[in-house]
Amino acid sequence: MSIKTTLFTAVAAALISTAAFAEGIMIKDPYARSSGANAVSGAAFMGIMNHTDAADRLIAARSDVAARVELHTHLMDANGVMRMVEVEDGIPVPAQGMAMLQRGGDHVMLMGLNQPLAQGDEITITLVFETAGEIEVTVPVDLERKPEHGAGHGHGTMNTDG
Ligand SMILES: [Cu+2]
Repeated sequence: MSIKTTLFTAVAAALISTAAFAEGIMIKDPYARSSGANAVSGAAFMGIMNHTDAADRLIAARSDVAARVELHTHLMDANGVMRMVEVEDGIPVPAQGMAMLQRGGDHVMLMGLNQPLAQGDEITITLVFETAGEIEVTVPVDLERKPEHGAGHGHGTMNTDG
């Protein structure tokens, strides 16, 4: 196979895979974690890709694993301390763009866990979008994942605060 052919094939494959998600919302690399077997809460992280020409917004989330599911972000308070707060207006997902839910930033908060989040478990989270509606996501529990560089020191501390 010539380089040209290889390139063409790669481009064609990329176009085809894009086409498969040409409409709607795509969830990339979701994972959930908590700060231990006795943790009362946990959090879920993921990339949310919007392949439409209209901005959308994640406005709510639900899951059977927790008594209460909220959309959170981290904000720095007047003393320079990072705190978790509920995002009342939801998390915007720009048209043809992406929202990153990651440690130290926006996340889906699982409050009052009904079961410990064990490594390798899969939990189901229903995301509710303003436009796209409800999307059910299978989220693997990954307790070993390190935070992305610069993304906050341990959601664990936050988790114990609920
Ligand atoms: Cu939180």
